[in-house]
Amino acid sequence: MHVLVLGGDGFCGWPTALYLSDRGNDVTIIDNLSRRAIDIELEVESLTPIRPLSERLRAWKETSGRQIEFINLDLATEYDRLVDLLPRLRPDAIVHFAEQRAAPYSMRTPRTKRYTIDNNARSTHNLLTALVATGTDAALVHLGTMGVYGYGWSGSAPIPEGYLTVKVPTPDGDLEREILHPANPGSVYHLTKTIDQLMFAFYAANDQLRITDLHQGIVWGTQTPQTIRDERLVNRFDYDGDYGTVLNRFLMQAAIGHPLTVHGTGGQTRAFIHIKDTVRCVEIALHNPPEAGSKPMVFNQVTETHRVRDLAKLVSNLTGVPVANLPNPRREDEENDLVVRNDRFLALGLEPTTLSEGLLDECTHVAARYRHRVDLSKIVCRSVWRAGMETAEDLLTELPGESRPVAEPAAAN
Ligand code: NAD
Ligand code: USQ
Repeated sequence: MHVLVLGGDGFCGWPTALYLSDRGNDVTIIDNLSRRAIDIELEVESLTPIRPLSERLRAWKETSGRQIEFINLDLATEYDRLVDLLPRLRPDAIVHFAEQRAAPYSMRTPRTKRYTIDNNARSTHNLLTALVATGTDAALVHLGTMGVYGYGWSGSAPIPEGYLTVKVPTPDGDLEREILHPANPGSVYHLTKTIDQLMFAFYAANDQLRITDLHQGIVWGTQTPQTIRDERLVNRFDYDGDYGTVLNRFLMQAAIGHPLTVHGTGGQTRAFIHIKDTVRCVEIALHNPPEAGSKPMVFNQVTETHRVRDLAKLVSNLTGVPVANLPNPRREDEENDLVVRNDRFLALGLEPTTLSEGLLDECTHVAARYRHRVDLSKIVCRSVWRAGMETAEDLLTELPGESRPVAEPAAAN
C-alpha cells in the first residue's frame, strides 16, 4: 500500500511511519513540523535528542534500505497544495495524526485555545474536502481520543466502541436508534476531537468516504523495534507540564529522583496503550476499513485502565521515589471509574502489551540516560483550566546527584 502518514514526525506518527515502511508499505510523511515549533515556543525539548526529520529519514534509509518521502505541508492552511498533491500521490490509505494534541496546551491561553480549534478542525475538514474534490478513494484512519466520551458519564456501564443504542419515545411507541456516544470533552483539545467525529459522520454519509476513528487512550513508552535500531531514529519523549503524559512523566520523574506529580487525589482513572500497540492497531485498522457508504467505524484503542494514584504507587514502589499530591490544575472529577470495550481490536488479533515491570524499566532507563537534558522548571503543570486556579511551586531546583536505580519494591507514601 501507499500510505500517507499525516503528522508523521510526531510521537505516535514517527514510529508508525517506520513500522508501516518496515512492513513493506510505501510511506509518505506529511507534516508542517509545528510540534517542533511549539517546543521552541515553550522553551522545552524532547527528553530524547530527536534529530531533524531529514536526518531521521536518512538514518532509516541506511538501516532498512527503505525510502520514506516527506512533504512539508500545513493541512490547516494549505488546502490548494493538498488538492494538487493527492492525485499525484494516489494513496491507498491515509493515517491522520496531524493535530495539536495536548490538553494543557489547549487550555493555556486564549491564543492556544483558538489555535487548537483552528488547527485541528481545519486540518480535518481540509483533508475530507480534498479527498472528495479529488475523488481520492483512500481508506482514512484518524487518531481520536478516549476523552471524547468523558469520564464518569456512563457510571459502571462499559463505554461502547463509538455508538450507543438508545430508545426514542414517540407517540407510536419507542424507536430504537444507534447514535454517536454523547460527547463530553474535558478540554478544548478534546473538544476538537468531538468536532472531528461529526465531520466524519457527515462525510461518510454524504460522500461515502471510508473512515475509521481510533479512540485512543494515553500512549506510554518510547521506543519500538524500529526506532531502537539507530540512535538517530529515537522517538520523542515529552516530559513537560503541557505535553508530557502522566505515566511517561512518572517514569521520567522516577529516573531523576523527582517526586511523582499526582494531581489531586490521583483518583482519576484513564485508559492506556503502549506505543508498540499503537502502531499495530493502526496497521490492523488500515487492513480492515469500513465499506463505502457505512458510518465511520470506531475502535477503542486501549489495552488497560489504571487509576493515576495506583500508577504513582507502582512507580514509587519500584524506584523508591516519593509521591507528591499537588493541586490539580484541571477541572476534572477527582475520582472516576472507567470500563471500556475494546473487543474489536482483540477480535482482529491484537495481543495487548500491558504494563509490566520490564516495560516500565525500559522507559525509566531511556529517561535515566537523558536525565541531563531535563529542565526542572518545566515539570510542574502550570496550564490551568480556569484563570486563578492554584498550581504548585517547582518541587526541585537542582538535579539530584545520581540517576535513581530501578530498585526492588519499597514502600510508597
Ligand atoms: P505529536 O504532537 O507528537 O504529533 C503530531 C504531529 O502532527 C506533529 O509532528 C505536528 O508537527 C503535526 N501537525 C500538527 N498540526 C499539523 C498541521 N496543521 N499540518 C501538518 N502537520 C501537523 O502528537 P502525538 O502524541 O503523536 O499524537 C498524534 C495523534 O494521536 C494526535 O491527533 C493525538 O490527538 C492522538 N492521540 C495521542 C495520544 C498520546 O498519548 N500521545 C493519545 C490519544 C490520541
Ligand atoms: N496527571 C497527573 N499528574 C501529571 C500529569 C497528569 O495526575 O503529572 C493526570 C491529569 O490530571 C489527568 C490524567 O493524569 O487526570 C491524564 O493526563 P495526561 O496528560 O496523561 O493525558 P490527557 O491530558 O488526557 O491527554 C493525553 C494525550 C492526548 C490524548 C489523551 C487520551 O495528550 O493527546 O487524546 O491522552 S485520553 O486521556 O484517553 O483521552
